[in-house]
This record gives sequence, C-alpha cells and structure tokens, in this order.
Amino acid sequence: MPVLYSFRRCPYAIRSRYIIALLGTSVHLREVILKSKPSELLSLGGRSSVPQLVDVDGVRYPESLDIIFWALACSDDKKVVNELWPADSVQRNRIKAWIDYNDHFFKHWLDRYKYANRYPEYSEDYYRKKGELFLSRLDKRLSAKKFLLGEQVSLADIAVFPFIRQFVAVNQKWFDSTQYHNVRRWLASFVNSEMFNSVVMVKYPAWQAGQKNTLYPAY
Ligand SMILES: N[C@@H](CCC(=O)N[C@@H](CS)C(=O)NCC(=O)O)C(=O)O
Repeated sequence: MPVLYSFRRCPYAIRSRYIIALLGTSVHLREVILKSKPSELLSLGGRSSVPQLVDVDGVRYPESLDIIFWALACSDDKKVVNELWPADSVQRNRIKAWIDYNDHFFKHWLDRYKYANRYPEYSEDYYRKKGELFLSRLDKRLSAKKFLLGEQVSLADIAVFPFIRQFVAVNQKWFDSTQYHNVRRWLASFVNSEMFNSVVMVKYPAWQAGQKNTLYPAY
C-alpha cells in the first residue's frame, strides 16, 4: 500500500487528501508532528516537508502536486479524473494559472497575514490587503461560475480552497463582514461538505513505527 505522510492542518496535505478521497485511492496515512518528524520520513532525505507519498515501488512523491498527479494517474475513475483535470490544454492552463498564483503569490501574503507579529515591517492590515487581491479575483470569477473553471469542481478549486480557509480563519469576523459573497459560498461548499468533515479532516494520532496501519480514506 502507498504511504502518505500527512499533517492534518497543512493546506498542501489537505488538498492531497481531498483529491485522494475524491478518487477513492487507498493509502496508509501517517500523521506527522512537524516538530518531531519520524525517522522514516527524515530518512527519505532531502526536504522532509509534508505531504509526501511513497508508492508501492518505493517511488517518492515529495510535493502535494506530485501526489495529486500520481493519484490522478492511478485512478480508474476516468470520469472524475476528467472533471478534475480535463484533457483540454486551455482548461489545464487555467487550472495551472490559479494554482501558480495561489502557491507563488497568495501563500507569501497568507504567511505574513497569519503571523503578522513575525513580520513587523508592515501591519497586519497591509498583509491582509495584499492577500485580498486574490480574494477579489476569485470572487469576480465565482460571480459568473459556480467553480473556478465552470459548473464543476476542478483541481483548481481543490488546490486553492485550503489556503483561502486559512486566510479566512485569521479573522473570521472580518471575512463575514466583507463583500466576498461568492468566495464565501464557494468556500462553504468545501468546508461544510461531508467529504471534508468526515473524511479529509478526521483526526488521527501521530504515527509511530510498528503501529497498526491507518487506511485512508477509511472506507
Ligand atoms: N511545496 C510543498 C510545501 C509543503 C509544506 O511547506 N508543508 C509544510 C506544512 S504546511 C511543512 O512540511 N513544513 C515543515 C517543513 O518544511 O519541514 C508541497 O506542495 O507539498
């Protein structure tokens, strides 16, 4: 069985677990405590960030997007695969553009907004405004369509929403007072879902060598 090193609250791990659950791919989940990573993860070498996946042949997938594309390639459920990652290159480029913006621009401001006291060069308000540039782009797009690519969920939505969830959680009251109604509706469709609450965000104790395997998703 492939092994997935994961950390429950990590947005990169959340997006990987969400896709794995949607596709019904089975893995053995190893919940990691970032401050005391297991030697099995450290001994893979290189950067020991989570999520990481090691497949049945021992091939390692060290980044969330590697894991997601591994799961898409493994899946027999071609209908869901095609919805998440359509064959059409224009659609693919759109998905990549949303993810790139999220990972390389928005994440930078999200970290500063979340931990504004660690980045005293600017105020929390300044960092929030930088992050809001993405929220307003998302909101504009979602005013015309249910999801980022259209009427169906795609990889773009799933790769991005865990980061928006974190941004919102910094100050939920502020977010509730904003005009980002479409983002609110879109985010709620994920975070209030059965999939998210009863599968993706289930709490598991930290993994220890020798313990009974944790099958994920647990069905
Ligand atoms: N680019 C990586 C980023 C993963 C990442 O930064 N994960 C964080 C947790 S949210 C982590 O493992 N931090 C601890 C570390 O880097 O050692 C991915 O897409 O998987």
